[in-house]
Amino acid sequence: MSLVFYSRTDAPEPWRRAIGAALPDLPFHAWPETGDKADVRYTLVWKPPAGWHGQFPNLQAILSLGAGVDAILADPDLPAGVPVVRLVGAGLGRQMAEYAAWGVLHFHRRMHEYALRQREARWEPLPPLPADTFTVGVMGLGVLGGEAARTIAGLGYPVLGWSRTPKRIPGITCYAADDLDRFLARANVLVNFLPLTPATDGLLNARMFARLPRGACLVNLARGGHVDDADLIAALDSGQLGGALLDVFHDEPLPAEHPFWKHPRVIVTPHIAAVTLASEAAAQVIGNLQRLERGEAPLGIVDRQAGY
Ligand code: NDP
Ligand code: OXD
Repeated sequence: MSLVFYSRTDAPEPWRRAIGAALPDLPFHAWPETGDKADVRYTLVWKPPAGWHGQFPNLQAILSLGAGVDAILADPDLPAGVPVVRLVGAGLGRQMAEYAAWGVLHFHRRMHEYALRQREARWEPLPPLPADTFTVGVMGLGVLGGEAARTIAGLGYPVLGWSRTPKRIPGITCYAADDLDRFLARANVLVNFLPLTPATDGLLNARMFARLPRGACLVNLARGGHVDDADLIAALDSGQLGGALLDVFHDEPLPAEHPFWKHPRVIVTPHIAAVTLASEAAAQVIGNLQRLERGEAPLGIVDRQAGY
């Protein structure tokens, strides 16, 4: 039995070392090396090509190198009945909370407005906004959104949260799925932590933006597929939205000709809100491989029907 690692952005060596030390009897192959394909029981992957898993006839589990599994589930030929296992936190929570908190501070302290003034060499202090009047709306209150919501609330901002099922989190005003409009009406900055599923695809569109207070800002660190890019640009150009901090895009790398790159109200980062580090995440992957070897359920099995 063996494991095949596939990623175009993560180096295999730290994973080979960590997994090899804990599971010396599990051969580790870094794609394109696979050994005997019939021996492959596990894959550890980030964005494998469509159809890729079909070459391993005896697969027992697909382990994701990320928290989001939309790219894996998008494969129409994904083997049925093989569990897909995602990362649950595993070091990503703190990084995501840091990025989200930075975005909130940036927009609350009006840095997007000062950036425009700097382009014109305009020295113009703006009235400060007290933190307790600047409401943050967190979409998705799971492992990562929940940690970020608590971190942001700790900075003194009123925090609203929105999730599919109702939640109770101390210090966060929680709204369930059917209460979206009430949630949006109060959010001065919207921070997106949703998984990309058929239910959330394209959710951040003109209808949503129109329901936010005028001048609200967007931090999207979940998936590019949540955003209707043309609607976002129109909302920024009309002033309905004040600014956007975007880490994720429909096409990654973001094409050089995409208008987001040069838009004066957009900040682009290259999908780095949280980066999976073997030093932080290998322990969870190893624990899951050990559970699977014992015939137990791993942590983080994805509901393939729900898409997350
Ligand atoms: P979780 O599965 O733990 O949480 C997902 C949350 O979204 C849950 O609260 C869930 O609701 C809610 N949700 C799902 N569908 C809907 C819906 N239709 N309507 C309303 N709420 C919904 O995921 P994580 O927190 O671990 O990860 C979130 C996402 O972050 C990942 O899927 C990935 O896309 C992104 N990500 C981005 C990274 C980056 O570097 N930019 C790095 C890591 C992750 P409920 O609680 O009711 O189930
Ligand atoms: C993830 C990501 O899902 O990096 O972990 O986007």
